[in-house]
Amino acid sequence: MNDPAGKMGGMATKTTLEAARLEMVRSAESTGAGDEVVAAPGCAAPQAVTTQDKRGPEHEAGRKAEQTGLRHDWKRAEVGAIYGTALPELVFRAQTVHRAHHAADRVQTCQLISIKTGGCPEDCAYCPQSAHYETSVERQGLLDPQHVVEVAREAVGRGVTRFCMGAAWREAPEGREFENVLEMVRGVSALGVEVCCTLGMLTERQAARLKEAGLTAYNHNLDTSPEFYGSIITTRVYEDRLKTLAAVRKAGITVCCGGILGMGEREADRIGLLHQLATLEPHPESVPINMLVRVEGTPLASMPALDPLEVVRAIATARILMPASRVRLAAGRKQLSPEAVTLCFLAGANSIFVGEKLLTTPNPGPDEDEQLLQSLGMKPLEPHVV
Ligand code: SAM
Ligand code: DTB
Ligand code: SF4
Repeated sequence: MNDPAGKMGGMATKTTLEAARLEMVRSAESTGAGDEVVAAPGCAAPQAVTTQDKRGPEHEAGRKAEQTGLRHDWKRAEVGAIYGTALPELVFRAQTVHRAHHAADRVQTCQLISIKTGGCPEDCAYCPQSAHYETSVERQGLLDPQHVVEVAREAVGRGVTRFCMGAAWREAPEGREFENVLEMVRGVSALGVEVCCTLGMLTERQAARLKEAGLTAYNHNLDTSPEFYGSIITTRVYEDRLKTLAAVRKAGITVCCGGILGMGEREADRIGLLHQLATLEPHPESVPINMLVRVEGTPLASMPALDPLEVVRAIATARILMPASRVRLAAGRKQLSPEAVTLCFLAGANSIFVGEKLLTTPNPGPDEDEQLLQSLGMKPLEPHVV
């Protein structure tokens, strides 16, 4: 197997993975989170309804699909067949699904901030913030909550409708630092936008406290297929990620979960990741598709550049598999031409990160993004009830 990071230690077993997935489904059922279908303003997404059906439990998947228009029983071969469809047909299908669920001329603009930077004990081979690698990222302790809320206020003034706070932690800490994160969440929530955090692993109690503070979404990526995961990260396993996702669901927070393309994975791994995401029940409300940002000093720094059409394929496949989710064209836009980004929108991407910086790496500037959206006749998603 391809093992660019030279790490094969973290391979998850099938049984433990299945157990973690089951736990996630159970916690979604216990909170009723599966009944929630998020619609973009101004478009008719299918509504979840709860009706009695006399057919037996074996029809459960079919029944849910009829009620919500969403399927969670995708087979890996089906995902592969969609991914491998001729590109014009794939984009046409994705755009058709997109229009049935979302306003085709709207893109949500989101802003990121790194609230705690560098020195992370995890060894994610792509990440410039891992303490295992020597990169130019300067370590920075947790930022002051007031400063973070001010940055969010400015971003909201520029039209962003989602603000995401990221921390280079293996797991969210307890004590004063966590209290400060809660204060940030309360402050950003008061601005009336979607509030997202990505802090590493969470306990159920931490998730419940974040929800109480006003957190609307939690980002926790599966990154790649279960088979390739151990080649990229050895300090945690796939089911650790699924466990945190279950805690997030249980707390009633929406899930933001996606992955990274271009890490030396095979096409089968991209398909495997999409299959994992599309069989989560409910689907993640938000699916970030990142292109690897190759950072000097990380083990993946000299990966060959990814063909942008692979990103288009992945986005189109995600759109078809998870029609109601917001698909985010996340890291790596600096490496994409305006035409490639346009194809990503045609394939069903309906969100981008804006601002000069992602967490630690560069992103296209506001003028460039404004010009692109304007030239395409696309508009940022308007403020909406959160
Ligand atoms: N430490 C937390 C965690 O890993 O969940 C939160 C922060 S981490 C930087 C958030 C996500 O950024 C990762 O899950 C990964 O998908 C993405 N990411 C990190 N470095 C990247 C890179 N060089 N290129 C693309 N995406 C990257
Ligand atoms: C996600 O999937 N991508 C964003 C957000 N979620 C947190 C982060 C991208 C980080 C890219 C590398 C960096 O800037 O450090
Ligand atoms: Fe740490 Fe997150 Fe970077 Fe992994 S991706 S090294 S967990 S900050």
